[in-house]
Amino acid sequence: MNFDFKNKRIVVIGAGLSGLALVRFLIERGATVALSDLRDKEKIQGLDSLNGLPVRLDLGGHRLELFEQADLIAVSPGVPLDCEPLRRAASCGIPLLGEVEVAALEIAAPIIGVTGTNGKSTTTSLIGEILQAWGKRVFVGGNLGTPLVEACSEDVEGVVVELSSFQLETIDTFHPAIGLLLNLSSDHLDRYPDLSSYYQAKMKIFSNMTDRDFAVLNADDPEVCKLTDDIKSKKVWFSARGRLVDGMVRLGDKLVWNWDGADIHFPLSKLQLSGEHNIENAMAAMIPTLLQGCPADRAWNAVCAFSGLKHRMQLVRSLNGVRWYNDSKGTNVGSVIKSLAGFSSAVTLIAGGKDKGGDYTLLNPSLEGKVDHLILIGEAAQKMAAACAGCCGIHLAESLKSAVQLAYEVTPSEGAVLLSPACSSFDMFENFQARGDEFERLVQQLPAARRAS
Ligand code: UMA
Ligand code: ADP
Repeated sequence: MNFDFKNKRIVVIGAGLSGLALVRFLIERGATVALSDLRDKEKIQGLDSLNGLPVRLDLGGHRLELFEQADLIAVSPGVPLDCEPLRRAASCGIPLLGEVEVAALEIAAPIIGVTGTNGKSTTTSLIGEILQAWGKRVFVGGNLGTPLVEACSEDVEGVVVELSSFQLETIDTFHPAIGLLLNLSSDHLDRYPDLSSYYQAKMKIFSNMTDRDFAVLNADDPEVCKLTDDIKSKKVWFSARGRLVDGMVRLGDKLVWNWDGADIHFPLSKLQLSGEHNIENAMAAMIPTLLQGCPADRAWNAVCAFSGLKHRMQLVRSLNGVRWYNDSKGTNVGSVIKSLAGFSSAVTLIAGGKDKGGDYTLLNPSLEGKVDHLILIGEAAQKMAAACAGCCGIHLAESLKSAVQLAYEVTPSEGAVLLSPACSSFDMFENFQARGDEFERLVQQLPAARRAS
């Protein structure tokens, strides 16, 4: 469907990756665009990508008149819908479109949409790798990093998009041909009033899907099973616990794909990705590509060739017998539990950051007997210390640098240091990548010779 943006007065709210891409897209379609952001010009990165474009900049705060006089508001995902300018626009009856919806109005290629609390980026990337290995021209992006609206300027046969709950909140006609819901657990309770509102935002991925579309679902996740009971699309399940007849199931050291008469086996020994959660991601990623007709061996080879994304359980350095891991993308309790599952003992965990309302007591069974030292940073440090008291040694550090130094001093040889914060990074860093990069830099600077103790 093509929407006519020509000569419309459009206010783009948020001058991050999404907002800047929206401005470029809308100006190209003939709209009269203003860009509004709370931050001052000096604090915004990438504004130079708008050089020479006829955009009105309204930075350092949201001027309400601008919102009242617009024909349309285009919203970045990180902007909460209940903020004052958006409430004011809504009260004036001005329509609002999210970045994903703007893009969806123009994208003609079939869309594979990936959502869930954890594993989205890895699964999205895996699907992209498979389709590219199959020779398809695909756009791979969304919450992963490249705004979906960028897909509109590419000549593609397919789109693979990671979708956050923030992005799904503002969809209207967005319609994936295949929608994946990987899992559901607590996250983003700083934006949503309760868990159910967060889950409902995720469920919007299915809202326009019909019985000609496929929903790829995790049979081992009780919330996913419960909430998808009455969706319209055809369901294809995956299970790492081996309890399915049709779909993708893990049976010991292989995955088995049983669908429409096919019975194909994939040996897990070839998989480079480590951790049980990545087996789930591999299963979820294979399904849409097999449904689209990708040859099974081509798909599995592409999955096995993939060694993982940066900032997810990445081995940074082995130093004096201690392994240092960057899992800066471990931004909620559920993901840290999965990351810790790969260790047996003597772990020093560096966690903390901007609190998202998570229940940190859920970490305790994973900490006990495995994590000797929990080093906490950022705004959430005190809350986490109280929640995890008694499970392990707890230390507060005033910066990531002090946390790394302390971890260096207390972790025994043969142990491991893991940065897996269970929180977002925005209290101390620009984003999770900047936090992970800083961690890696600090770890690389540590001296090889250990202090005599
Ligand atoms: N801002 C305002 N007013 C507000 C709130 C924010 O002006 O009331 C401004 C900020 O000052 C800032 C801008 O909005 O300048 C940031 O916009 P944004 O938060 O939407 O960030 P983008 O740079 O556009 O990045 C977004 C996603 N970020 C969020 O949803 C928070 C990126 O996901 C995504 O990669 C990108 O679009 C491209 O699609 C990151 C993320 O943290 C990885 N996502 C969350 C997560 O994964 O947990 C959902
Ligand atoms: P997302 O994009 O949803 O944040 P990522 O693929 O970036 O997910 O992985 C982030 C972290 O989430 C990983 O470091 C790991 O700790 C955890 N994780 C990844 N996949 C899963 C999964 N399928 N189930 C639970 N946790 C996972």
